[in-house]
Amino acid sequence: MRILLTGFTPFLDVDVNPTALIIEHMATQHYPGLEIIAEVLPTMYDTAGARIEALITEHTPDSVVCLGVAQGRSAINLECVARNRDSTTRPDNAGAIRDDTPIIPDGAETYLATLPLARFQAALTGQGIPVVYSDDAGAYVCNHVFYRARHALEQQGRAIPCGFIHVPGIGEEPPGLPLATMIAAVEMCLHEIAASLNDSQPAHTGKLNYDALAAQYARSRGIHPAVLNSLAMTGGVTSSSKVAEIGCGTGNYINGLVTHTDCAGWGIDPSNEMLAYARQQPTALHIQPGFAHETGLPPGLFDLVYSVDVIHHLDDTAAYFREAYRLLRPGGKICTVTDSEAIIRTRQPLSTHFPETIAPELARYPHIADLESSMSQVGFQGIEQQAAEDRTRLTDISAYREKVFSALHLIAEEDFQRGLAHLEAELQEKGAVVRVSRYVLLWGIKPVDQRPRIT
Ligand code: PCA
Repeated sequence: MRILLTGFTPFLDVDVNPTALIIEHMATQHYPGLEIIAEVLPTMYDTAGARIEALITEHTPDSVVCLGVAQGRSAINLECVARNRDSTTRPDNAGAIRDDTPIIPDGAETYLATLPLARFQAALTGQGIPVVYSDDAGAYVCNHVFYRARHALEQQGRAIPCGFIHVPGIGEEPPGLPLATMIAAVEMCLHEIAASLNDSQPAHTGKLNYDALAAQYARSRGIHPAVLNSLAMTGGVTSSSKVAEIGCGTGNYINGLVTHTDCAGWGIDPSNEMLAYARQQPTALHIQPGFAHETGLPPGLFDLVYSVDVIHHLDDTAAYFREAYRLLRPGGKICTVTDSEAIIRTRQPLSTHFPETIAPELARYPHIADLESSMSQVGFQGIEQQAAEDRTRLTDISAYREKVFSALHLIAEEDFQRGLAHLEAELQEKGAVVRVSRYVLLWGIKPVDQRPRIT
């Protein structure tokens, strides 16, 4: 697999461009199975733009990753959008200043990155490396090269993963990052590209590899291998299944199901921002905007309709069940993955360390018994609950420090601080904090028509 990897020279007041150092380092390394074409581009609009096009044409890479520095940003920035615009008051290294100038006259206004950004995000977060999505790559030379790379590939009809990553300046303290951390981050991204390209090769044996699935997903926060396994197995998902996820968000679960079962996958979500990320998942998904009560999908098509962590966001849960019933073929299954009262009360470490979260969370989540009666009113049969549980040892609790879990925003600051101190002490003492993620999967079946068949 061949990956084109570029960085930039120093420019303006940036005397040391970390991306040039990353490129120099990686050009000397050997990565099994990866051929890296590494080059430092001059920080000049026209020369760099022409060069990236020439490199793409000459080397026909399987993926293109361009790097640049954005001083002052404090995390690895996964750029989502390239814009057809050069516009800055600062000159490039050739002295060119551009004011609101299109890069390609009559070219597309924007191109989205086609790299597996959600995988990058999960992998870096898993290693405690600060990472954010960005929808502004600037209007200077970096955006220019990003746009021209995407444009060239579009022109050549080559749908390969291509995008841009901005790194912070070098430094031991924020907003800087140590060079070694940046190198590790870029290596992980290349590894994720290789893994995603391998995943999407149609080399399926027909047998599901749940162990590989678990290993792959255990790393990423928000994906629970036990949930994914249960969806696939109890849902009876095979390569001929049609599966729809309601409220798919960035598409991690539906991508996981498609990756490991080869089923056909649909993802519906009301958030266009989320859908933009879902569309960058490495598998071929049918991603479209829609609501739980009005998905816009055709009736009677699906073997499995499911949602994960969505039901407590809905105003009208009965309307979600009615819509799912409409989408399913007779004999098709619905699965709603949520938290029961018992689970909310015993979440570890959330409820054990921040017990004040329990009451507001109980108020937010619908009761399982109410969901069950709503399902049977809609006509579902075979309603049953299934438990799924994952245990992990957390050595990094920054997600709690940063209140990544919305429940932590529902409690008083002093209660939050007390819980955090307790958590920090436990981490200090034991070297890790046990997290237990438990879910209940609420299943139902759309009955098969019982009328006698006319033969
Ligand atoms: N950063 C600049 C250009 C070169 C670089 O490394 C940018 O963000 O446009």
